[in-house]
Amino acid sequence: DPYANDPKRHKALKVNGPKPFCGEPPAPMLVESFYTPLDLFYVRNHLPVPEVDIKNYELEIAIEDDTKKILNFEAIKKYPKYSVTTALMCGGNRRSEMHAVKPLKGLSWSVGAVGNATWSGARLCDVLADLNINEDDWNHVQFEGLDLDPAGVPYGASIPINRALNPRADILLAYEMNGETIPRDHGYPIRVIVPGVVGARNVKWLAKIVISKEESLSQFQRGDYKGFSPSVDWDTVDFSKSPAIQDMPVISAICNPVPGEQINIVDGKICVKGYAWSGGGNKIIRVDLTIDQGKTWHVAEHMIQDKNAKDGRHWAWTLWTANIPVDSKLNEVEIWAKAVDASYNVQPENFENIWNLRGLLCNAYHKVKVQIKK
Ligand code: MTE
Ligand code: MO
Repeated sequence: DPYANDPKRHKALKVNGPKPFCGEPPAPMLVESFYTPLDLFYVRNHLPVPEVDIKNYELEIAIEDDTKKILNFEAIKKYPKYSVTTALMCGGNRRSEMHAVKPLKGLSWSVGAVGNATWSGARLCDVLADLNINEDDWNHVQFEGLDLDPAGVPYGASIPINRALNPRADILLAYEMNGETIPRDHGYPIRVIVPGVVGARNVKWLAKIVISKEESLSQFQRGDYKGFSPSVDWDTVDFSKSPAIQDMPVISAICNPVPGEQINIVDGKICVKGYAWSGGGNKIIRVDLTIDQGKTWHVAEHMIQDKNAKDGRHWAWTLWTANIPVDSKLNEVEIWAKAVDASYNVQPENFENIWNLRGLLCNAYHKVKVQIKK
């Protein structure tokens, strides 16, 4: 069993796939803390977790086929240490809701394929600065993990070169998560953190960085993690026709209460909690809620955000709380949530019109039906 040496996981994680391990925390636990506890952080593995002996760990840095540098763990730690608080979200977060509209292929994530943590490490731009790369000569920076498929092909992904070299993109070769050594499931010993970008590009167990003309050849860059029109099906899909997802669109989710829960009205109101986030460093400026299908809207009155984030670098998620007035005669209400980001991007209303065959970019209004306790 290639998974026999996988780490132990917290028993609260709901397992969406055992081998490779994919699991998410229950929604109410997710919004209990601004910094997601390490053992409750969702796990999305595509392969067995590699075993790394830190004494032998090496990160290779190449320009195309030409190896320029090999850094061991100590050499990476010698670069100035930076910390960035960012949310990390799987491109398939909330897929189960899109699946409910029309079946699709992919793991059934609820709202928990996201976490928020402070990552610390060397900046990618500092490590690449020593190579004297001319940005105009190259197009992409590829990453490879130490996790290999049965054919020996590593997990891989890439990001555009302009982002990789931009110090304000805050990209890290991280060795700490919330001030602790990164757990094995989350990329020990080194993981690339690309704030604002879909989880899939945040390569764990980083083994190699390649400056290149072409995008990563990895299946996960070329043949997955892309969006399509709702009319594209498995007979007509051409993965070469869609760009790889990078920045994520604006999204929110109601995490407490959960669907079907019986809740109390307190002082004429129900209390609703959730998260909101937008990719690309866009700040969340508002979360709107309705319990009457949009006839009247209520703005979440309390938002927890990263107060130190600079304009255009709002990588962390927003946790929000709303106390919505409810008519006590109602037996059931359906709560809808939508977030608005600093560019006034807003979530689409329903999943029908954003449906795609891989169930990615699932950012429609979150709609949660609950019962009112009498
Ligand atoms: N990196 C490697 N090496 N192998 C992987 O399977 N999965 C990716 C990304 N990086 C993956 C990887 C995907 S799709 C996501 S959503 C995130 O890691 C999940 O990170 P987490 O498990 O730390 O939450
Ligand atoms: Mo993912």
